[in-house]
Order: sequence, then C-alpha cells, then structure tokens
Amino acid sequence: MRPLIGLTVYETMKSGLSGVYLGKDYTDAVYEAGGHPVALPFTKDLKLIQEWADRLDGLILTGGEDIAPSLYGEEPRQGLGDVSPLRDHFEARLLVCMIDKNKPVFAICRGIQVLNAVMGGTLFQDLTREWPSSLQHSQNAPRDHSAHVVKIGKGTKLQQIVGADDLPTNTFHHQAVKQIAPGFAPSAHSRDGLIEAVEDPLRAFVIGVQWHPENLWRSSERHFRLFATFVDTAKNSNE
Ligand SMILES: [Mn+2]
Repeated sequence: MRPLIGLTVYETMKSGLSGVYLGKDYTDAVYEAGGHPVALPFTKDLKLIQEWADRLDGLILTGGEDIAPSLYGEEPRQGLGDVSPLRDHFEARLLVCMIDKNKPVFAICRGIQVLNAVMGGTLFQDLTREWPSSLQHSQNAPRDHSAHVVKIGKGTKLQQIVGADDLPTNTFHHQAVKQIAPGFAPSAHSRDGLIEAVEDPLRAFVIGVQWHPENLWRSSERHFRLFATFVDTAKNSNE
C-alpha cells in the first residue's frame, strides 16, 4: 500500500458555493513520489483531528494565507495580510498530533511558518516593513521561476536530500521565520541572511521550506527529491 499523505487546503467561495482548494502540483508530486494524496478540510473537532493523525502516514502543510500572530503570542502589526484562524487552529492541532506520533511532516511556504510558530518560534509579519534587505522575496513571476538562491547548511538533512550547497528557489512570501523554534536548526538562508528552511535534527523528516518545490519538481530533480524522501520516510514509518 502506498503511504497516505494528508495535505492541508484553502477555503474558497465560488459562484456562491463554499469549497476547498488544493493545488494539483502538490498532489501530482505526491503521486509521482509514490504516495497517496488526500485533502484535509478543516474541522474544529479534536477527535476527528486525532483520527486523521492516526490514519495519516505523513502530513504536508501547504502554502496559503498569513498566520494569525496570536499563534505565536503577538498582536497584528501594519502589513499583516489575510489570516484564516480556523485553518491555523486545525493545522496547529494536527501538527502537534503528528509530531507526538513521530510521523513525517513536510511544511511548505505558509507551512514552514505554521511549523515554526506552533513549535515555539516567531515570524516576521511583513518583510517589507520588518526586514531591512534589498532582496525581493515575493516575486511577480511565473510559479516555476527560480528567483533567488538559498545557501544550504553543511551537515543538514536538507543538504543530504538535495545534494547541493546552493539551490535556486522560487519564493513568493512576505512573512518568514524570525526567531527559530527551540530544538530546530536553520537549514538554508537567502543571501540577505533570512532563514529559508528549518528542520528538526532529531526526527526522521520534519522539514520546512520557504519556497515552493511543488512548482519546481517537474523541472528539477533536486526539488523532486524533497517529495521522494518525504514519501519514502512516510512509507517506512507505516511498515
Ligand atoms: Mn525568499
């Protein structure tokens, strides 16, 4: 059996109907890597969240809205974008359950921010106001356009997986990791010193990246390896 990989979603409204949205680039990547993707609509019901954590072999926290600063004990500052408190709550509870069960978590864009905030770190609410840098992190470019390079830390899990010291990435973010969560290591930085990836060195696969490998895996083996290693780890943890 392929490992069951849960992916978090956006809530949407289309033609007066509410729905959920999950980018196909994510689900195609999971299929290609050998997993079975399943969308995770939000719920507040803690018992259902616990059941998801029991059944899933791995969790992908996908991209999306800003994180409500209350998640890391702050109040909103000027520059904060749209937030989805229900999504924050669902992802935070599910993440804690998955970590408790020692299951793999791959956190992408918004996901790295959720991961860092829930595990005890903080975020920049708006880089243009809070991070003095001339580097642009939110591109006006096609989704698969690699705009800035990240430097990957020596001896990190990320380096083992990707097999490079410098990795071109597509970044579309105006928030980012500020103070890293206790016990986590920064595994990549952009040239202006911003943290672009984090990992838990003590767990098989709890990794967050600030870029969007789901839009790059078709053209770049290095980005595909993130999905392949994640799904393999999920498979091994359910055997
Ligand atoms: Mn960036």
